[in-house]
Amino acid sequence: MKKVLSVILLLFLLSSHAYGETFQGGVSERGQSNSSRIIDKQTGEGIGGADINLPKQNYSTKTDGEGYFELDTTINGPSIMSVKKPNYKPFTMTIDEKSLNAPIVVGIEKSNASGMALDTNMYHLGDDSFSELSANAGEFSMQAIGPFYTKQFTLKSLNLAKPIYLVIGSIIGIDTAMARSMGQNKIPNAFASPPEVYFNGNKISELQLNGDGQRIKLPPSLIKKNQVNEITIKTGRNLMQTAYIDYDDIEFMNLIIENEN
Ligand SMILES: [Ca+2]
Repeated sequence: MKKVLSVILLLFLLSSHAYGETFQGGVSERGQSNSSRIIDKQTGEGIGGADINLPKQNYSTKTDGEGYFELDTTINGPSIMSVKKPNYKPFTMTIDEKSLNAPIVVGIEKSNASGMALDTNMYHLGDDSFSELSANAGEFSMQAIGPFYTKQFTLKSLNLAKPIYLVIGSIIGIDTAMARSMGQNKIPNAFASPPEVYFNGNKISELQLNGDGQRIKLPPSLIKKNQVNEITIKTGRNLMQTAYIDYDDIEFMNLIIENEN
């Protein structure tokens, strides 16, 4: 299971850095356009008035009537960009300074009954102490809420006969040995344990890599049908620091519960 997940993550990472790509929930295509644009994934038409937000830079803009936009800000290191438009699924992707050299074309999808946005805010976990070489070396605009995040929810209107997934829109800052071996950070002598995801008190996943659209299946045996369910994300700790606890500083945005059709 872990191996399969890792391969999926690798595919995501490998597919996310070509020029002028269209990003659509993990499936990417080359775009034709020379300007950054938000389009409807089904129709290919530009979406006007979509909100583009870079929380770390405290920067936001809107698309014009044709869906075009410009990012008039400085980006230093991996940053999460979110796209919001009423009646569409909230979308995030990770960009960096290189992303500004080429147009970004994003296809977003109409929201439907087969999923729900759990939380579209951005969160910073950790202790606000991190290396300049970490995977999240850009300046943080927000303070850590501590080493873990937790959220309660019910699963009304979902088809429990089909698999249900937690999708993490974007996550940055993970400094595991695997993230280091993939070139996601440059810290030579330190690495952290992976962030852990818990569902109703049981660990269901470890997040070894940074990336967009990481999908974690909620084990059916743990799902509470007509009661409150709980997701917890716990950040890792620096395994080379034994004198005190140094939590890995990470940021994530956009938690979605998805139901397979
Ligand atoms: Ca830290």
